[in-house]
Amino acid sequence: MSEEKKKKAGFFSRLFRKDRFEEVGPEASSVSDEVEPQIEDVPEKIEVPEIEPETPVSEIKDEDDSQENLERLQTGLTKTRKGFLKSLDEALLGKREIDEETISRLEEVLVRADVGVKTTYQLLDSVSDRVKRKELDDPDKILLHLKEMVRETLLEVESPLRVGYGSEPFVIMVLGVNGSGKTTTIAKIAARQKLANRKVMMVAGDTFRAAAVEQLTIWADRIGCDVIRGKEKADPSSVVFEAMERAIREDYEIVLIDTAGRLHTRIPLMEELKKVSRTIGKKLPGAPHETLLVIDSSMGQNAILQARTFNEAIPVTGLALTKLDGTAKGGIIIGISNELKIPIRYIGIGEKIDDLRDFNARQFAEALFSKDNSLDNFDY
Ligand SMILES: Nc1nc2c(ncn2[C@@H]2O[C@H](COP(=O)(O)OP(=O)(O)O)[C@@H](O)[C@H]2O)c(=O)[nH]1
Ligand SMILES: [Mg+2]
Repeated sequence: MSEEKKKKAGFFSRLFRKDRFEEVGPEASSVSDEVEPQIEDVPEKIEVPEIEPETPVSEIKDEDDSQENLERLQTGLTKTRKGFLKSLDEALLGKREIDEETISRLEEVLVRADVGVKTTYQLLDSVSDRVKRKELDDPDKILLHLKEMVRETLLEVESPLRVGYGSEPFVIMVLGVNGSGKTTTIAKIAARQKLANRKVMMVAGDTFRAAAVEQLTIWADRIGCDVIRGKEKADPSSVVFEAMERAIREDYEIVLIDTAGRLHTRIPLMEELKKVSRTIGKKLPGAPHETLLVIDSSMGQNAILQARTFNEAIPVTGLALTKLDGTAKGGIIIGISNELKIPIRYIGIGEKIDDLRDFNARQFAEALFSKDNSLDNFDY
């Protein structure tokens, strides 16, 4: 490999955060020349993760605005919060006057937290304007103003998924690159629906990886819902077709369809996904009722790229942002909200079955800007 190529490879591996994934041997290299580079280049992770749910399904609590929920969210966001708020504090520390230098330090902090360049400029333009108008003259006011703006930005995309329970099944098709958390998110949603006594079906549409089908089946057994799976390497659309037929015939209320995040064939992923979506619609006009894109928030700016690519191919109706607990890049949620304006339905703040939250803008902004686990410092 030439030096130039090595350099490029280094750049892309950082961009796609290969270090976060385990290499999977020959399979990984055999698909390296596939199309759709932005998405396909994420190496896959095929092992079934440890899915010992510490919380029995019967104890999963429904969403609420309680202090307990907020504290869970704050704990989940610890890494992002620490980096973000600490650096903001440092940038503003001891400042009597808000000058150009302060603004450029804030810029650095926001960009580093993966808020994104465009969104950072928008936020700081608003700060600068108010500083000029002498409306913001001390660090605390700036923090409060930033928090308010973040909250406003997030409120625009706060739109929890309202599952309709009618005479027909409510169908959720779940998309995302491998490793983003599709299967886990499906399990978490299924568990919540099951708790509400709904008749839930999971469909193993990621037929290319035996481990993926297995993983979904284990979850289904744990949760106590049904899973439809085809033969290994079966055409995903045919599995989905049969599943839809059965869902309608047997009065299922919720159908959660897992899909592949990468294909081991020459067919472009997006074409395959479109076909699956069409198949669902043919069996049940108007379905899928939700096309949920799962995004790993620790991917940083690449998350926005992924969301755009998927959304251009298949209109995404909602987002689930996972792994907010494991990353310092939680600021990405602000950038994604501002740039894409796609409703954020859920956030994932851990691997356990009850670690999925309806996205709540106010709580999120609150948690992001809270200095410790108490809310005493902020009076909202
Ligand atoms: N920490 C954390 N891990 C998660 C979250 N969601 C998923 N994961 C983990 O991410 C890995 C990949 O998830 P999986 O559902 O298999 O992804 P898929 O390939 O898109 O189906 C697994 O180890 C999950 O336990 C989350 O919100 N937080
Ligand atoms: Mg999966």
